[in-house]
Amino acid sequence: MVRAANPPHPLLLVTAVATVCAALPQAVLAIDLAKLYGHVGAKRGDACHPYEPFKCPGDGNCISIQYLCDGAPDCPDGYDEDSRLCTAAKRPPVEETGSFLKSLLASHGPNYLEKLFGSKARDALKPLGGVDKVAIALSESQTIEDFGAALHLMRSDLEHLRSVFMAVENGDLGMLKSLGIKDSELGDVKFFLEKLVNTGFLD
Ligand SMILES: [Ca+2]
Repeated sequence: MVRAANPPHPLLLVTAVATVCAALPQAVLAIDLAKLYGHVGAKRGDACHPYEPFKCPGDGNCISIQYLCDGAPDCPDGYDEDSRLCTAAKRPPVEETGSFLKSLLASHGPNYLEKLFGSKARDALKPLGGVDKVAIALSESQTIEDFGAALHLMRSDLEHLRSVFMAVENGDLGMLKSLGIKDSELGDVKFFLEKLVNTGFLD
């Protein structure tokens, strides 16, 4: 899930940790978090205790996961309440979003996501910085406006994307069908877009 070769984006790590925390018993958690936090810590060997696995990036203080996004700053610089971090915590994991986008590209070709994100989304999203960058932007952008700003989308492309989201919000799947989304994929695409809408993407 998180590769050791390149240090992952901090957000990948946080969502990975949150997923691990939700899914695994405490004993397994201890091992995995120690491994994960080896990449974030300034030095090897100063990983946080498994019961306080989140390391504040500023000063290396360790806090418990339950203090993430609880409305009160616990890291000295307030990073545990960072709006991008806390938005991402409500969204599907970045890896899951990335895999979903890649599966659409694999079955429809490298220019398919132009239908959603507009003309800069050709060539497997390379002009936007690649699939992972788009997946991270979808996770940490509080609203569609933030998403457009993060990826420097043109206004017309952003308004098209908004119209797709609004159609889904209104239960209108005809718009997705008209974009060439197959019946077999409609459920997954709808679920994906609804997750974003339900966590404030259109607010
Ligand atoms: Ca907090």
